[in-house]
Amino acid sequence: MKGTFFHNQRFLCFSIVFMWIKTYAIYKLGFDLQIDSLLEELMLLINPFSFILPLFGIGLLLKENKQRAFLLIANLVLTVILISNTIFYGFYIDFITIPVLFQASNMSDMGSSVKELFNPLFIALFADLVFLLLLARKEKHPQTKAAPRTIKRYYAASCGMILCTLALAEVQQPKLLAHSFDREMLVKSIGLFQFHIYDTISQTVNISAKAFADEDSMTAVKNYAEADYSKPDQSKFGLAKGRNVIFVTLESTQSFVLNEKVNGKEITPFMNDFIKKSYYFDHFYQQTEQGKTSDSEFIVANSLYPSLSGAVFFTKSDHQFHTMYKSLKQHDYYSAVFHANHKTFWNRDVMYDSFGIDRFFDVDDFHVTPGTSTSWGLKDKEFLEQSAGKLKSLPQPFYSSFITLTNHFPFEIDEKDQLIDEFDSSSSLLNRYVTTVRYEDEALKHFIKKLKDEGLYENSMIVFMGDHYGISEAHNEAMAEFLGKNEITPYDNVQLQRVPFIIHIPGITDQKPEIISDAGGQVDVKPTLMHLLGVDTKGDIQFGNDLLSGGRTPFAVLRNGSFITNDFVYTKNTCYSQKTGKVLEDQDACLPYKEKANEELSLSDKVLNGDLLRFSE
Ligand code: GP9
Ligand code: MN
Repeated sequence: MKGTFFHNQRFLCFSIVFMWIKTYAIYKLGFDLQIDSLLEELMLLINPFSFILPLFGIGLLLKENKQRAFLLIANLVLTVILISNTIFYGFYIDFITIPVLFQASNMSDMGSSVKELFNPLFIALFADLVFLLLLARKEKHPQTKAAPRTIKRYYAASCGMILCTLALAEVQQPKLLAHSFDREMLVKSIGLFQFHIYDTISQTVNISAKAFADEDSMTAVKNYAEADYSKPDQSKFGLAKGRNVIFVTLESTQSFVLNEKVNGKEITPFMNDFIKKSYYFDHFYQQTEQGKTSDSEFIVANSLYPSLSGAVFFTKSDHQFHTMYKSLKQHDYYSAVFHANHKTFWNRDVMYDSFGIDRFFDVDDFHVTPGTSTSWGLKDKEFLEQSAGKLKSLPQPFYSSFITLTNHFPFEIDEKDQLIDEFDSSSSLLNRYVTTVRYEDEALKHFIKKLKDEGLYENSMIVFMGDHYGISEAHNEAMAEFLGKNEITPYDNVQLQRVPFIIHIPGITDQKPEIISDAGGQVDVKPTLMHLLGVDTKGDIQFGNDLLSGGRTPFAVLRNGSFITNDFVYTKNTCYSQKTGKVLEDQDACLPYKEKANEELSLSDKVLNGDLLRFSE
């Protein structure tokens, strides 16, 4: 009977086999999926069938002459999806989601490296289409239409494959589909095409969540936030009361550059020194996702997690938020953001309005000349210098944010601004990165001097924070060279998500600096700063805690569900020791925190997708 099916449906059978081979080839050669067991390898091998079989099976229902056209077009579309994901992955080490397709205008980073991301494998992916076209031409008689019984059997087999894939995924990671924060895990388990279907369904569910939400949806969130609240330490509460806030977002700056040298020269001499006069958090993790800088702004302003897919700044710009800016306004704070890019980038103009930010100084407010700009616009030194001048005119006290740009991909800098040698490794990107970070550090030094000159230093609280990673996992080999390691493990990848977080209060932290090594993240910034300003956040809907509070449980969750405590690092389904980076024998040790991580992310998503803050005062 099998032989008959192949004989009658040769074109279909070839199409299925070719598509399966191509999908598996991309899994292995286009992505860098971490495979830890034979079961995972098996899942990867068979999961393409649970999508290809039912889809291509539609051909059986079509008239003979249409069947081939359908199979060829389906093959072409799936091939384009494979290639697009490979290119996107090459750059972002991530898979395409529906919202990022609508963020195309912000994908300019990728444009400059598409050539680099081109893979000769892409040409090979079209070879089967040529073969199939020739086969279609050669076969004089169109194949016989499938009998209803054959179709039934075919779809029974397809359903079997779907169930088998789902069952294996459940065995591999229970509740995967319910708590699917890790896209790589999903692609590994259910398959790439199936992930796209899953993503489409999730987006629809997220959109409808708003329509079905009501005041009661808030109860669980309120209870969680209340139980999780940590009281500020009396010795720190209000230390910066009434002061201006000067918050600088350090573009793409990761902590691994701090206190490191290239050819004997420090990469961040100014920050290394500044840390010694500040509160410095050396286990502070970035929690952004596809919205990059805008996600970091969102997290800081709201103490909520960003969206798993797309940028909140685009997808939730019509929602209501109770930001730190709004709370501080009740304490007479004026708020302003300075950023030398167009105001519409990341939809900032719209989002800043709904955040309650009083003034946005965008590129049009700055004097930009070819000599003072790089590919991303005004250089940091000029940007911060011009900003400091404008700062003086703001009503006080103010909360001001400055978003730097020079240390942005592709990390290029004019020769005269290059203050240290490039690093020497297999990644030209990492090699250049140290020079742009060095430049940024110099710009910060000048900024602080300028603030002193303008008389704005003494009465301020100055905060530096890295927004997200600059060097992705695609450069792990070079990163291992930089760190003097044999390889970068998943544990190391989590540790590389540490970004600088430095709070400097003149007259206070320079007298009594502290290094805080408890795990924390961007979500904790809002309560930490508010408490320093003497505003208690008790009762706020927030998922962060005051990092200076002794009552806090050290904990940071990354948006993909990985988490960090003072004892453990959990990532890619594995529990590591935080201290040694070794895989723990007792894998259950991470379980209680895993539940907390899932709960926190799910509740935060509930607030965000349901637009729940519209129900609270
Ligand atoms: C753009 C700047 C960089 O205005 O904030 O954004 P990013 O690409 O890092 O998200
Ligand atoms: Mn950024």
